[in-house]
Amino acid sequence: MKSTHLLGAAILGLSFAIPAQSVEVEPAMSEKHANAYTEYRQSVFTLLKSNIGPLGAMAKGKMEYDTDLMQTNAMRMEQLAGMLSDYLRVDTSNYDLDSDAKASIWQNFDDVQSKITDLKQAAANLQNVAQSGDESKFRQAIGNVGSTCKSCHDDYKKD
Ligand code: ASC
Repeated sequence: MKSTHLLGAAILGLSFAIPAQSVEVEPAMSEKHANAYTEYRQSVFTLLKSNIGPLGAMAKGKMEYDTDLMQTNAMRMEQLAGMLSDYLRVDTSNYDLDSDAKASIWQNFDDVQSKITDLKQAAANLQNVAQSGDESKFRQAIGNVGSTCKSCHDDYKKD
């Protein structure tokens, strides 16, 4: 192996070994700040929902499998998941807002971030599975993305 390849392999190895940078919780500074962040947070979840909707319909057989759409939506979900920490880190629990977020999000933020990482990985995996074209794996890969949504909702979303 050429030394440049070895260096590349070493960098790649490192990037997998180092966990995602931990993001600190910050209390909202005012009601205006809390309102703004609640809106941003909900916007990201709305977009996640709009992207998983068709994927769920495919997994349930209500829509034909479309691997291009699977790749596109899974890529979007991976990117949206990458924004979640930044929009979730502002603790709005001291304000009486129209929100389904449980205050425990901000008391367990390391766990929340680990669930976000699970979503990112499941969305990345779905892109690979869609690209492979192996239809026998589509349903499971979509289901795995949905499970990461559910896992966080079970703990941190009000009923
Ligand atoms: C969806 C959706 C979720 C997840 C979850 C999976 O389609 O909107 O939140 O899947 O229900 O169990």
